[in-house]
Amino acid sequence: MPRECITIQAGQCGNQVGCKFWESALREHAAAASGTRYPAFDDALSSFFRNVDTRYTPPREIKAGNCSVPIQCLKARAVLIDMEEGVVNQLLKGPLSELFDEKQYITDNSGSGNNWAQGHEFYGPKYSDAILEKVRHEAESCHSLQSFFMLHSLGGGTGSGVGSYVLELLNDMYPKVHRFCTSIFPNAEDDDVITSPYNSLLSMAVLAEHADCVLPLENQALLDIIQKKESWDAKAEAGQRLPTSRGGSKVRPGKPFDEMNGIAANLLLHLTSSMRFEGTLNVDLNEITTNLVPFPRLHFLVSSMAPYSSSLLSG
Ligand SMILES: Nc1nc2c(ncn2[C@@H]2O[C@H](COP(=O)(O)OP(=O)(O)OP(=O)(O)O)[C@@H](O)[C@H]2O)c(=O)[nH]1
Ligand SMILES: [Mg+2]
Repeated sequence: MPRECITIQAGQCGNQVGCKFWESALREHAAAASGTRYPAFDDALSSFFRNVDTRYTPPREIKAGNCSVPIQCLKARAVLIDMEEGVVNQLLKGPLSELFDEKQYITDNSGSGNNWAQGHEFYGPKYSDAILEKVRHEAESCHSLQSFFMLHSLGGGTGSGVGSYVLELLNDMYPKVHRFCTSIFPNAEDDDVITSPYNSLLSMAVLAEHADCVLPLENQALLDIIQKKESWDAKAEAGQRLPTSRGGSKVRPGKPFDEMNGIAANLLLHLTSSMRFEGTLNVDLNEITTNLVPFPRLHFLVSSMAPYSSSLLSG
């Protein structure tokens, strides 16, 4: 039986991590179906994707069935929100553009100016109906909606402010559907955004109250992994043995967001694979919460990834 999950990507970081996630998920499903040139649309794919027949207007939904259903046109079960247009526009022009249609995204021009309040108090209420409409559209195509999966950063204004607002909305409108958040925390010391501590703190209050489970990822930790990998690669190239502890590679100017998001996407892929694929370990996101959350507000899980190898990080 399909167990669907709707992803909500908010802000620049949320959409960039989301982009990596979809790319890797498609690659993983294609690899799992190796042998068949055109993988069929099955329950595994239907948890994060819809299959639609675009020959009709509006496109007609093709449900996964017991027999093999060919893929017509895959759409991600996702709602994209950003109060700047740049990242979403890039996504819609890129190789993943077919995964999303105009019913799935909301953008504005000016951004939330790295201000939680601008996102939560202005853009949230402004787009509240539009957001609910898009979520409803996605929810109606689900057979058994299991959870909302939010991707956002806490340091800016949109991911944190509008993201928090959306969580409150979902809590009101879909109280029985689990809200699972992947929240990217800013660097403690040198973050690009001066207001990031305030934005994070204000979001944390909402996350504690309105999310069922939060997977915090810290930008500094992601950066450390990248630097460690670079130091491994450099030493391996020089013909030395791999180091066992943190190596001191050169710090590049700017943050390698693409690679950092690759790690986050890999982690999410692993976390959701038990829900996406059949198998003895088959569990859904709700069960993770049931097993690991002792009290309702104590729902911040620490994530780790093993084995730790550079091939894993290149996703
Ligand atoms: N890991 C990661 N962090 C990012 C990325 N983009 C931005 N960040 C971090 O996210 C925080 C800034 O949040 P953004 O997502 O850029 O802001 P936003 O949600 O778009 O909000 P506004 O721009 O204010 O409307 C800072 O801590 C950045 O370091 C990304 O692609 N990957
Ligand atoms: Mg932005």
